[in-house]
Amino acid sequence: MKTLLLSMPLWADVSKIATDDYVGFTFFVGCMAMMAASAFFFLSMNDFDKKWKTSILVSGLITFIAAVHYWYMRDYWAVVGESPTFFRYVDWVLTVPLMCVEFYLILKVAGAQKSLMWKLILASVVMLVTGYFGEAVHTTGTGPALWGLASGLAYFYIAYEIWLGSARKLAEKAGGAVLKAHKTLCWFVLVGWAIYPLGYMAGTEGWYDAVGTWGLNMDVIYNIGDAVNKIGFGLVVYGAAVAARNND
Ligand SMILES: *C/C=C(C)/C=C/C=C(C)/C=C/C1=C(C)CCCC1(C)C
Repeated sequence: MKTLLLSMPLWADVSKIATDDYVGFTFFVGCMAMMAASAFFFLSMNDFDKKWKTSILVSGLITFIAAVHYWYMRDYWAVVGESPTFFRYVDWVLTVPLMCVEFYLILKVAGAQKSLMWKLILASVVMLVTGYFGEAVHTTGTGPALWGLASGLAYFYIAYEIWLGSARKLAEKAGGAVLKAHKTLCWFVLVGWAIYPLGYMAGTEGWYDAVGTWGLNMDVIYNIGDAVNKIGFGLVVYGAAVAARNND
């Protein structure tokens, strides 16, 4: 299967997306949306001074990395017809730490230390590696529930740190556009990121099997989550940069 993917033509059978193939459809639209968002962030970053330019560059990198992975996931789904778990988690393990970097970058004006960034990055990697174990390695019995729980704890740690921990104090110190953006990004993590455990529960076996009977599909949920979180997150940063520029 791996060799098949590496030698796969770029024009794999996307024309075969059926009208009721919501997974294929959301991979396709998601890919397009990530590409468009990347173009937007890359082309507008030079309108801002150095500090905000880096933040918007990172927003663009997040959506660009996702666009490339969506390109592959769209093909994988079209050709193999299975959930592209591997590409999904490679995408996340690159983009979610970059979202942690984003928190650090906007709080730097208030004196954020690199240690805050590394704490968040480490917690995000733990959250994703444990999630991968539950989804791809220990997929039966209590495996997914236990690994999902471990992942959830790392997720709560991130939410705690940005909502109530040192990151919050820094945001308050910075005030203005930074505080406003930080608060909105916190809501993204609390509500937007909570979409993912729902997808996990729909797609893995466990005490929560009822979720799988609600007609929800794991990949559709993940695809919606990614569009909301990656593009939305980037737009919040962009909005903060515009607000900061207009106040100067
Ligand atoms: C751009 C991609 C993003 C923002 C991905 C975020 C992913 C999560 C917040 C995943 C969290 C999970 C849990 C909290 C428990 C179950 C396993 C995961 C990995 C789906």
